Amino acid sequence: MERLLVTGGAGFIGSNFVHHLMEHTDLRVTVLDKLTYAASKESLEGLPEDRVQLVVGDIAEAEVVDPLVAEHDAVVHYAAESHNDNSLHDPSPFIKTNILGTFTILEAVRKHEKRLHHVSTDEVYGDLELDDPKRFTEDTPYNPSSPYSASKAGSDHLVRAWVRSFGVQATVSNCSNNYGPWQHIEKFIPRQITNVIDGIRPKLYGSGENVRDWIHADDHSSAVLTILEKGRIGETYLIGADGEKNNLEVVQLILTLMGQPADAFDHVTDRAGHDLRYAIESGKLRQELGWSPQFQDFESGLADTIEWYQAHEDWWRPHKDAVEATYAEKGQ
Ligand code: NAD
Ligand code: TDX
Repeated sequence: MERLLVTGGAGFIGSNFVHHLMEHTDLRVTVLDKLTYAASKESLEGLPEDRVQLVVGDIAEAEVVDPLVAEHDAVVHYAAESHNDNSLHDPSPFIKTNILGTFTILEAVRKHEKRLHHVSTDEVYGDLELDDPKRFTEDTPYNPSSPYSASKAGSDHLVRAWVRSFGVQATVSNCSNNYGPWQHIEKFIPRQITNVIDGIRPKLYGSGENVRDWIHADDHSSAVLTILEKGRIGETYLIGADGEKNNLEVVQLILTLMGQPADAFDHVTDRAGHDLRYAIESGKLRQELGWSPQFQDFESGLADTIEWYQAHEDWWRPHKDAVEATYAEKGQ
């Protein structure tokens, strides 16, 4: 494998993966990204120009995707509409990008007989009770709740069907909630960090008892590369780092790390259909492929992330007012 096509490589996790490839492989990379509101070209700055190129285009357009897939050895597919709250406001781009876009990629890798890794989410499994002793595994039935997670579930089903019906050489991964640098400030952790920087009280949906299973984006990247290199074709691997925390704990930790009283937050209108708990059992990936996460300490990873947002105000500042105005309209 010499040339990799990375869709969505100008987004939060895709750009992290491109940096990871530069450090840990000799691969040359083409990023295919539509540069939606969620993308940032800055996240790709400083990478070697002879190894990384950016093509601006839509994964749902076959005339863009087909020739690019033809000239690469494999595709790692991150591009998606990714924010649950946006999917509740307008599901249509989620259907177009996440389902039709994945279909377009699949048709191209089928035609040109190329390896595909499809990046998905644990949200396809629905949610767990707080006291459920079981966590999600590769055998958990699909049960998505939101337009976002249903569109990702749809994309996973397409990949599985193309493997079985057409012999496409694909793997799938379903990862838990990522945190780290370059995450859009519409998302929970960066929203609260930038709120505190701005003297705005963090906004907790509902009671804050909802649990997310946090993993650093660097660990997600190392897991995807491991699956690309060693994963068995046709298999699904769950990616997680045993990082369960409820939202209340996370907000209190952010406030404390930023020198504020732990109760200086507001409860706001809950998300419609809000999933209660996600939790990943990643034993298959660890035992079969020998992967393990490097960020075991959420508090220190979060402290680093806070420092990163403090140091990169020029990156997020232009978007802050509009993001908060959109939330304010919904009472959030
Ligand atoms: P993001 O929203 O930060 O980035 C998505 C990228 O895809 C952006 O650069 C955007 O411009 C691009 N894109 C969107 N529509 C496109 C289109 N039609 N054609 C080409 N490019 C397009 O998302 P993220 O958080 O980095 O998530 C990346 C992937 O990882 C998604 O597939 C998501 O479902 C999955 N995932 C995310 C998380 C998480 O916690 N953020 C967890 C598990 C899985
Ligand atoms: O202001 C907020 N207050 C709040 O309490 C926001 C933005 C969110 N929340 C809650 C909702 C969730 O319980 O925090 C939790 C995390 O919210 P998000 O950052 O929106 O993430 P989530 O909905 O869990 O989905 C994320 O993880 C799985 C990614 O956005 C998805 O792309 C990924 O598939």
